[in-house]
Amino acid sequence: MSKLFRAVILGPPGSGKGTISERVASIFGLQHLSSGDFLRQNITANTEAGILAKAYIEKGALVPDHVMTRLMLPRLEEMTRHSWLLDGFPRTLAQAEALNSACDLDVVISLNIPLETLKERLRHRWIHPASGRVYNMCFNPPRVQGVDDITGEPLIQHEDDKPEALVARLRHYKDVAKPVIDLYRAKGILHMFSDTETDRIWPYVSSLLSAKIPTDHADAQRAT
Ligand code: G5P
Repeated sequence: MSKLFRAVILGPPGSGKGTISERVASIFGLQHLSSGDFLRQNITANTEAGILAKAYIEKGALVPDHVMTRLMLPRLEEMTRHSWLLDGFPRTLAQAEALNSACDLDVVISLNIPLETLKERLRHRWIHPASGRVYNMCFNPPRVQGVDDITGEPLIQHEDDKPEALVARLRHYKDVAKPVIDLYRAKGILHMFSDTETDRIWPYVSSLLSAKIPTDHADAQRAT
């Protein structure tokens, strides 16, 4: 079997991490583990971590580091036979250091999207508070306006996704992410991509990964 491949994708809320991760997973056969999706599954399943995380997610705040590492590291241990792409974790230096002590990364993809673009994407974001399900009124609207597809309950907009709070939140992201980005740059594994459109970033991500992942890897991974 070819060497396992470990990658992380970093980027602010709305930067396209999820969109790019899905393409990577389907083309290169990496398992996609999204911390946001995993938290939402835990909220739905009413686990201890889910109960702890819910209040933070509702406020649009970061879930504390100890909750995140206790949730994510055991999940990664279950994936030791797979190549993976982590989306949304680590978000802080403490999380990056915890990940560092658990495994070596091959590549870190960092999305650098202009503030105006993020503001435009996020101001259309609505959330189902009980489950954490996220909708975007332009790109993935609910079937019926204003209500959750699964439960029919009303959707809300994060106080933090409202225009007045957005800029402060995105600046806060930048402050928290900077030491994480610096750490990976110092390790020589950081690859930064800047543009306003995911479709224009994608060819560069794709060619980076094509150069790093052996051609037989995706098939071998899908077979495991
Ligand atoms: P999540 O789930 O990690 P966010 O807020 O970081 O949530 P989000 O919104 O899921 O990130 P994304 O994955 O970066 O954004 O981007 P995406 O979903 O692909 O794209 C965003 C929208 O823009 C989509 O509707 C997409 O269709 C559209 N889009 C993409 N590309 C383009 C484009 O080129 N053009 C246009 N026009 N549109 C485009 O985390 C949720 C919460 O969980 C907690 C936090 O509370 C967080 O707020 N959390 C953590 N807390 C602490 N530590 C961690 N590690 C945590 N991880 C999660």
